[in-house]
Amino acid sequence: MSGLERPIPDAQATTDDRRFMAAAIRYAQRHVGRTATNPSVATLIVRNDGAGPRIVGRGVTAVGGRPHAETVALAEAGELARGATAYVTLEPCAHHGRTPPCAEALVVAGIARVVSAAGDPDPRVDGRGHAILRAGGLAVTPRVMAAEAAAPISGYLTRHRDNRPEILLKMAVSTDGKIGIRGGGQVKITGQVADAQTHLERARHDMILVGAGTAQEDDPRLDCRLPGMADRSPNRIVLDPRLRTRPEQTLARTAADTPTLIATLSSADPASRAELARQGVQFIACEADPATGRIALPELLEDLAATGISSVLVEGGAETGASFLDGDLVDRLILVQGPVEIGETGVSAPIDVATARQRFRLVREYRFGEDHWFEFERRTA
Ligand code: AOF
Ligand code: ZN
Repeated sequence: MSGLERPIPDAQATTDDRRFMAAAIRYAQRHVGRTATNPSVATLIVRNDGAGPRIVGRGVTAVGGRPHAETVALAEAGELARGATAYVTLEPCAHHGRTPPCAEALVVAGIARVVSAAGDPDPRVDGRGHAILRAGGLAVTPRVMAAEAAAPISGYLTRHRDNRPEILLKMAVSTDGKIGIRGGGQVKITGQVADAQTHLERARHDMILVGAGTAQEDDPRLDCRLPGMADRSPNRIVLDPRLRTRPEQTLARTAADTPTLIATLSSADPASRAELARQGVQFIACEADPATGRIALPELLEDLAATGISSVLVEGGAETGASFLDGDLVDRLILVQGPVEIGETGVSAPIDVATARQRFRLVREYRFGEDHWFEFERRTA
């Protein structure tokens, strides 16, 4: 936090403050995964003319990242913003970007008080948003439900803090801890409801990642197939150091419709590369990890973060999952255990539920039909 931020909250949050902030945080969920490179945040403008508080303006960061939430909410409130309270899930911006600073817009609109949740780590903001509000004579109550507000923007916060996207590793495992059969194509482990949940996670991420082996053996589409949500498919990336991906694979054939990136070494065959590029595949030049010959993940993730990618869903296979786990790069882990037994010929998952319980913190556990859904998060020090 910058020196501009006051250490002591300006005023205590009331029950109503927490109620409206909780509503704003729920509203911010609406555009998660659709606002890159911006976080999805929300603003509620609330006024009380004596008959109790009522919402007169609502805004969530628009798809594509602009306009910002405050702009949308202030436009809806119009003159009713004068004297009202604004609930913002992220500190309002202080910089002249493609839009004028939201903090200034709140001052100009005559907002009397701002209740804000998460601080904005963007170096152009980082306390300056609140400072503009205070200089404009507004009362500011910062850090109300800050932890809850951080959840929908966790990728954005990770990108600023660690210079890499947030990583969710998701794997379906059989009762005997296998994820598939080598050379056996896709093996169905989980049922419909768990699959729909997976597609929801796809929609919430900026990018979905698989290894070249999985891309070849499973020939996946890696899109969001929930009804009405086809346009929420994330961009795709394949870790393919030796460029094994073939033009007839689904990912290559659909690259013109869904942005598809191949992470490969500079030694990759130029002819294969040119052929895939003609199909619309894009490339990101990578370095090799000297010990394994695999793609060096920290450097790749840093490059992705530099392009504004805040969240990556890693979906397979075992080797790829293992390299993220080995590099301590997994922030969230979802293991879905289906009722299937695969047996000796199966490929073992790089982590099982028992080990995950020790290494990570179990945050949610669901039963979807016959499937067990376990959701873990990194243990914080
Ligand atoms: C807000 N309200 O709804 C969002 C904010 O490139 P720009 O000009 O759109 O600015 C991007 C930055 O704006 C981003 O890094 C973050 O600091 C902030 N996001 N701020 O006041 C919003 N999405
Ligand atoms: Zn803004």
